Amino acid sequence: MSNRKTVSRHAPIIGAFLAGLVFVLAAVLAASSFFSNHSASPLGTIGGPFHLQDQTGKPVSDQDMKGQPFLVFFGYTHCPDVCPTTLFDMSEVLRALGNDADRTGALFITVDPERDNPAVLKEYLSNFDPHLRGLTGDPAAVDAAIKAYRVYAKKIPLKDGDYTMDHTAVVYLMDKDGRFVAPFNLKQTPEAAAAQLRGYL
Ligand SMILES: [Cu+2]
Repeated sequence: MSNRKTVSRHAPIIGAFLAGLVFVLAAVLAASSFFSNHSASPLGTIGGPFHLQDQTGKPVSDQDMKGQPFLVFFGYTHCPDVCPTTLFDMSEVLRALGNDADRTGALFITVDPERDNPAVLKEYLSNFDPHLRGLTGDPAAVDAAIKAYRVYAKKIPLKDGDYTMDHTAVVYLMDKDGRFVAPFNLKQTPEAAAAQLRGYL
């Protein structure tokens, strides 16, 4: 009798414990499916179709990048600091790659198509490694690329009627199937960065 009493007295506690356990398991399952979805289909997160043209006016799409790993950086030629610094660092990596730079893509996609036409991009990129390709297009095409890469870009008007652009300054490493691998670390030495890229050739 006393046993039954003990059981019935503890039953609500056990019930609550089991309910809690089920809740925790459900949360763990939801979280793991969230993460596995992201790693299973990186195309759903960063990267995707784009149709732009390079600094020579040649059309470039995501399909043209298939078969080689590539770096993607969004910016604009009037950028005072972040873009030139990043493009300089990317140039150092391309130099360190030697001949392998011919099998590696490096894209600078403008977030300012209004000012960055192919001619402006060509002039600007003459300061950097010749493997860098500057991409632009009509605002809708550029916007599609910005959205595909989940980039933030916003026009900031200045008092004199001029403007700057606030923008995401992440360099994306994409594999040769066009899938997002990781943000690319330019804080390492060019040689270490080149060695990392060679791993995706
Ligand atoms: Cu910039």
